[in-house]
Amino acid sequence: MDIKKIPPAYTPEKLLQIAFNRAAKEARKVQVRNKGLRKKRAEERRVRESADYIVSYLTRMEKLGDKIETADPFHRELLETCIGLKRVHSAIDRLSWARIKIAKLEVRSRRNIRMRKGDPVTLRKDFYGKTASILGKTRGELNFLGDVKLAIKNLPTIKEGYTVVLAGMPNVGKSSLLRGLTPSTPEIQTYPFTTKNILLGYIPVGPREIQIIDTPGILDRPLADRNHIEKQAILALRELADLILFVFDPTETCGYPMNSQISLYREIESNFQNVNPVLNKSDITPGETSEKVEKEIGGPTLKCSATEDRIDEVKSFILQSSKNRL
Ligand SMILES: Nc1nc2c(ncn2[C@@H]2O[C@H](COP(=O)(O)OP(=O)(O)OP(=O)(O)O)[C@@H](O)[C@H]2O)c(=O)[nH]1
Ligand SMILES: [Mg+2]
Repeated sequence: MDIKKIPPAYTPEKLLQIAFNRAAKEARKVQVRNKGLRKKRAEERRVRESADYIVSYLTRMEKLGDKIETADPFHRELLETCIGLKRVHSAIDRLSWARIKIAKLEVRSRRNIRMRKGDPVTLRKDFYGKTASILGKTRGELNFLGDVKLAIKNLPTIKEGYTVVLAGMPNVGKSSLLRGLTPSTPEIQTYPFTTKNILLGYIPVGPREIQIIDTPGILDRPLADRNHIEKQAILALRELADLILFVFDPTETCGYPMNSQISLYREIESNFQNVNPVLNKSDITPGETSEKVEKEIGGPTLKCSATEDRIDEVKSFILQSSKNRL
């Protein structure tokens, strides 16, 4: 579903103003010779047109629910983490409640006008007043769903296809590596409701491309430090990542000692498939340090220097891994 089909967020007053103005305009088009009958028809038209507009607005707003349901798991988890889906659904329920109430009121008001159960103008005003009062009860929800729409609009667009996710503690060189691996400037996308940015870069391979993602704040600290919801967002990366490169800084200039880097690596390795260690900052790493680290990790690693453009080993590994998957 297209997010553009979700209407802009209006306050109840704004929504009523638009609906009533449209209704008044439509009512002026009523052409009946008999004055009394014309008045009746015009007021009935105002009720119908305003109700139609409001009901259709609310229906379209409620579609935010489908938009979330059909989002891919990573996006759904991001939304869950940032706004909480339970709250979204209860706001949508409130809009449905208002929509149904206004639709019923419309049927009753029009019938009353047609059956001459009072002065048509008074009956129509009565409908307007009650509608305003119902909509007033959805003020908080309309406002909140406006924010949700914005969050959905700003979700990072992640393409399908072979995807490499970069993991590792802060400052080890993940973003530098992404920049080095991808020939064009990376796309920068914001997470909803935070100031964090996701970096996306692409390695062209013939007509296809390999996508590389650097998601700060996600795979950069132990799961034990996370609440339940954050864990969900992290685990949703499983659906997305074909290959995870875990970046180490053996020089520890990043500020994190090797033992904490290794324990995060172990954790990610046990929760995800296809996790591969990369030793970055090889330009300033003594040979014996790399060997020691490899021993601790328990196997060979890829070595690179992201800032010195020595990243061929990593690049060929990515190309090799993606070979039968593109
Ligand atoms: N000498 C050297 N410095 C590097 C290398 N790669 C990255 N750096 C430096 O390490 C610092 C951190 O690099 P970033 O690429 O920002 O690291 P990051 O992992 O993306 O950090 P966060 O986004 O905070 O998680 C920067 O000052 C880089 O210049 C490298 O291969 N060699
Ligand atoms: Mg970074």
